Amino acid sequence: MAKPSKSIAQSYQSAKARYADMGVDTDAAMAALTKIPISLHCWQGDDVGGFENTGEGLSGGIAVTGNYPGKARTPDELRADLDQALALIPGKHRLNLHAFYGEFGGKKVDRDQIEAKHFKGWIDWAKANGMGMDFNPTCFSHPKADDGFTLSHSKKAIRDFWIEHCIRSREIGAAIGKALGSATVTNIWIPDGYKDTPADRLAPRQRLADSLDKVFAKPLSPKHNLDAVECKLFGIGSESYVVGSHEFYMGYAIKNQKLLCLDAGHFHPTEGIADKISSVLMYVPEILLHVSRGVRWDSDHVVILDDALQSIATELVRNNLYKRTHIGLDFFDASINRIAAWTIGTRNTLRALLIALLEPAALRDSEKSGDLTSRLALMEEVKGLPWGAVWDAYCESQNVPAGTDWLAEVKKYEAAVLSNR
Ligand code: RNT
Ligand code: ZN
Repeated sequence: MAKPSKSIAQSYQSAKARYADMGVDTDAAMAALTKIPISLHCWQGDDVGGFENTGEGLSGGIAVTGNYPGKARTPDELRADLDQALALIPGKHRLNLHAFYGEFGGKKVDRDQIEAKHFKGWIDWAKANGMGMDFNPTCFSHPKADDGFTLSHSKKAIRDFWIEHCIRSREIGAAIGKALGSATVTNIWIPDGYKDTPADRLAPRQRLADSLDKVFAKPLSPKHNLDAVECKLFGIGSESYVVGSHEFYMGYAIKNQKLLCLDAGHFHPTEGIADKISSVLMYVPEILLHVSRGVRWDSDHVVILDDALQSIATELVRNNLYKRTHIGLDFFDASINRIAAWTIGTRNTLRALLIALLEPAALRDSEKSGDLTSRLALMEEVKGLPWGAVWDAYCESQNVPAGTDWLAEVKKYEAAVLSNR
């Protein structure tokens, strides 16, 4: 770890004074940020490949492009890569694991056969790192998902297969949550949909609701497992219709008091999720976010510090809504160093949260008093406040590289480890 830099300390002191002038306590903002975990998605590390080794390609209307060398081929490699990324990200975070990343010891264990024992290696790793974990059934990249339908399939045998997979996934989620002493969010996303205009939009939705009811039939302690459902507007090959749309899952989540998962890339290309958070949280107990970035037809670009991300972070902080929100990441890029992708996306999510935590109360006060002129003026002024100096100090206080120093670490790891794969 680099020595604390004198210029970072100096910049922090003047930033602290500048924020104090605006009534903002920078130390308190940093302390608050340490308490917000981000769930890192395992699937950025190997292009959503998983470890079943069945030769089945990625399906489900999601795609990873690029062939950057050095992708993780085994659970040990993926854990080593995660260790490296986590060493560059300030704070304590979580791991978000997909079911097909189980450790099956070279045996074929089909999705309706998975058990908690297949995830022992991950649980041990998370425990050793003091991390919580989240979980997902994998309802894609499988012969029984080849025609694009799973839980809403017209054939009962196929639906039953995926119902069993999801039931087992919840049980595994609960076992993980129990082992780690922190509730696992088990999130169901299915790709089901049609490339072209359906003749019947209702029947698949009725089947999906019925399948979900079966999946959730057994109550599990919320101390161990929390159920989430993820909506989507369209995917590659499901451009005209997705069974699990926003309206479908919002209704289902409200009716059944499940967590709704809002993925930032799952709406119309110009539609953000920030304004949905306060509405949805009026009616569901908690939400899950998939922080992502849609670009044209791809919903999963690496998260950058853009207005969409900042709006999400600001919404989470302004009314403490982050306390009822599980923040997960969901992007995959194989055209750049995968560890850098994790690091960039996670650090940006944290930077957006820090900027939100540093927002002066004067902004809301001016709104309350009806002074909308000051509200707009202040909103624009705060964009220029020296949050970067606070971020650098925060990184140093958490013993991770500040500025772009993390990049040198990634390059070193690439030369020493990735280039030998
Ligand atoms: C797909 C969904 C889903 C997946 C992961 C791999 O559009 O966003 O969350 O990205 O389950
Ligand atoms: Zn997602």
